Amino acid sequence: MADPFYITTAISYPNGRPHIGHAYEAIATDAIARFQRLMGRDVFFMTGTDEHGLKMVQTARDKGVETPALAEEMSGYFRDMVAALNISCDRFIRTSEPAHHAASQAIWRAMEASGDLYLDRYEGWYSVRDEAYYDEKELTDGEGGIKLSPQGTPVTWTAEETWFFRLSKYQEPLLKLYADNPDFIRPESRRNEVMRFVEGGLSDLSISRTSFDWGVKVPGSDGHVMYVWVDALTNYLTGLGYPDDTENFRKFWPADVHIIGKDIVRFHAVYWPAFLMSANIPLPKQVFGHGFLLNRGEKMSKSLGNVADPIELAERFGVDQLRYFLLSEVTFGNDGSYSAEAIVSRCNADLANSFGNLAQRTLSFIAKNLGTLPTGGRSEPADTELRNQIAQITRKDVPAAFADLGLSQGIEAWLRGVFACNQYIDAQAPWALRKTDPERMNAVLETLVRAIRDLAIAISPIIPDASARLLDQLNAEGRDYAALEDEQWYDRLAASGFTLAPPTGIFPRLEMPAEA
Ligand code: ME8
Repeated sequence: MADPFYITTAISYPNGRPHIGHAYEAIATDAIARFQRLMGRDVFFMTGTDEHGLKMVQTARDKGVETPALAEEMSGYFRDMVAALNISCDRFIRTSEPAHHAASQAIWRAMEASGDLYLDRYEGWYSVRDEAYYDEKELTDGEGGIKLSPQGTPVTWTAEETWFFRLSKYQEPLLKLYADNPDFIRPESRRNEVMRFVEGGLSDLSISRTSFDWGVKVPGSDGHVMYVWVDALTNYLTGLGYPDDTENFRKFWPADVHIIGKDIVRFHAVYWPAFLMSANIPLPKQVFGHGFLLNRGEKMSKSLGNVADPIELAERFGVDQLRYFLLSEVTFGNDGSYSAEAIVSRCNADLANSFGNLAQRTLSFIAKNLGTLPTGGRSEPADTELRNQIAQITRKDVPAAFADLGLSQGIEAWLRGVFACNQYIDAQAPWALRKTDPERMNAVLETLVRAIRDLAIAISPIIPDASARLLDQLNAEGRDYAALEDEQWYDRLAASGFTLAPPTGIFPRLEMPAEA
């Protein structure tokens, strides 16, 4: 039985259309999910929309529509984005689903049964934009006497009767969790932030609201709906069938990794494990807080008018091009910047001019001059050297980096392999050998075709469609990482009499945008 691997993105607020930050998270998570599948793991990958809470209610009110209608329409755009960006999720969850209400009520009852819930009056600061409660000591003064959260969003004074969760009881168990599992929160910088926050003391958390009714009803407590984060975090369980003892729940829980943005690490690394401990449910193995994507170095906001539509970017530059750009440009965990110019220049340099050109000139030369795959050429040490280098990169360096969520590091290793091939092709000049030394040319071309196939497999989690098209041209049989160990594929294919059709280019050169 393949080893199970459960990975999730955050679920997005459908109070607007998806932006490039949402696309980035979905793409990065998809690359990891695809990588694990190609490593032979039995993967369950979930994403979706987080539809409750005051932010949704207020946005709907401002737009003059009903909240469920807003959720329905906007959730559809997130689903469209998932399809448009080739995101291979196994489940798209919506928190408005009845099954999710049932799961949230079940975890609530489990926390109640542990004696961790009590009714009291909440008075304090709340940020609707973050859907978060903040302590007075965390706030700063903004313009016009407005108080701001650590995320820079306005907070308002809230006072109502609510249910509380005894978060304070979990301060020590949480600190022990972080100490015993240094990889529970990654990257390191976020782990330090969380530890400092928890060491500073935890107040009990208000977990229900009475001033609006758009949410999951608190069981046995009329007039209360759950604080949106209680139900939102529970989505990770709902998707596997909790509270029923389903096959998926037994197989995939606890999650291997929750991929989220840095602004919501506190919810995932403090509240979520505390809720789970209280409900006696095993904890996820890891929470990874990626960085933020900035438009030309500036924070994106609707008022600045610089919120890019990811579907438009993908249509303009190509889905794989957008994926490649985002995952190579930004070190996973750090913030990064994007612009049309940066997408064009990176994709042209790495994909069109380096990998695409390597494949195109090699395969079209063979198609034109030989038709079938060359065998029995006269090998020289340079061939073995390249083969060893490509084997090291595709079988060791790339998978080791991807397995550790080092997406850009894996891509860098891959690119070193592409450059090595281009150097080899220039040094060996097979075109010149055609007349002077065809036996030597055959060995060079064979070495190149093998390398191109290996590089196409290794990079396929990042650019799945382009890799598949290239592997189709080669009629490649095995396409997972185990296939990289199979060195006989070439001989079998050549012996089958396979003829290479004139290849079509996989990576068109992109035009530099005229406007800035
Ligand atoms: O936080 N760059 O939803 P959300 C990169 N519903 N990532 C970004 C980003 C940016 N500019 N802006 C947002 C929520 N994100 C909650 C999550 S999970 C149980 C509930 C990331 O729509 C953000 O960090 O505001 C989060 O991981 C995801 O996009 C959804 O953000």
